[in-house]
Amino acid sequence: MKKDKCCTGCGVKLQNDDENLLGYVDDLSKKLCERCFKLINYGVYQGVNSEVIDYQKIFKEIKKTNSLIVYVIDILNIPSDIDKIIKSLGNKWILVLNKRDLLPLSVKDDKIKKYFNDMNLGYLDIEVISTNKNINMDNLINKIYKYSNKKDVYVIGYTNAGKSSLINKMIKNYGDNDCCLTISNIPSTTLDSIKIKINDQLSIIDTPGLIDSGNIINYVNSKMYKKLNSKKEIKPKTFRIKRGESLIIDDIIRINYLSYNDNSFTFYIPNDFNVKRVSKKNDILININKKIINIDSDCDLVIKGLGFIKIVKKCRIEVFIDNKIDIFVRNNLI
Ligand SMILES: Nc1nc2c(ncn2[C@@H]2O[C@H](COP(=O)(O)OP(=O)(O)OP(=O)(O)O)[C@@H](O)[C@H]2O)c(=O)[nH]1
Ligand SMILES: [Mg+2]
Repeated sequence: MKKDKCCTGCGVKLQNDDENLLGYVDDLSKKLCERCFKLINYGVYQGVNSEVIDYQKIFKEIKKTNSLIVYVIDILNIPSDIDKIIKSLGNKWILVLNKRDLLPLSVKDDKIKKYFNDMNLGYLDIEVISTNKNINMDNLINKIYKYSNKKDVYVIGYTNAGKSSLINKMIKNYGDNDCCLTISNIPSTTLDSIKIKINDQLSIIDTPGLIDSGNIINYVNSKMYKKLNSKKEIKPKTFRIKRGESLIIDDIIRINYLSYNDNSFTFYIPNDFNVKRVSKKNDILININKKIINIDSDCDLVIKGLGFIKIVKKCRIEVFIDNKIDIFVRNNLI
């Protein structure tokens, strides 16, 4: 049986029947689908409905192979239920925290690793990397060689974690071919699994990212994609706060401070987001969905897809935010 030809950038099956459908090429000898071509050459992105992605098929295949999994997480966007997808697969895995370049260099990798080691998630190993800045990539590849019992290794994770960027960097650093996967700021860039031969020892399979329904990226306009996917190290912004004061992030989120004690809030969010203090009398954003949250000392308030706020003392806050965006509390990451 003849194998379908797929786009080398996103994995979608190529077709020349309907230009309104995914995978269209005017000439089937081309390697890239029109969507990837326009994205790479003109920065034009055609949004896709994630329903076109057959996760079940891909996950079934991963489970069957029993291959090593590299599970990539964006360090600014750590899911509250980290091991949920991994548990459902049962394969051996390495946890990779990507986008290390976004956190200040003063934060030690060992501290980040300890945070995850203390959770006893059951991974074989952990690495903190930056694919963009080429940080700890040699450590990661050595761990992959050490634990992979077969040549094939799967890369999985949520959308935008940097899976395709990681594989492109591996090709560049350790590969003997010139493949290039499509990457972008926007969710669901990769549409199907793509096998890439890195070298004679190793082949890596890229997979489409899982959709994170509570992530702010799903509910903002395209201008905001770039702002959310900042490439610059975060400059934390610290605010002393007391009862009756409010903090506002870019007219998207309002936090009213309800406790009697003074406190300190440090924002680890992309630098282009503005944080300002307003008084109780200012009624901006008070008509959107409200949540009251009790926070213990030394915890982070995570705003999914945006970043987190490090909070020093136990307190009670009122958060006004679109109810589709998830927020949750965890122990301090850093
Ligand atoms: N700051 C920073 N950004 C990164 C890093 N790695 C990837 N990115 C950015 O993250 C965004 C998503 O990258 P992709 O490689 O397309 O992510 P993906 O996980 O393959 O996404 P899907 O294919 O949608 O699942 C892009 O804007 C990348 O430039 C990194 O190490 N640091
Ligand atoms: Mg991808």
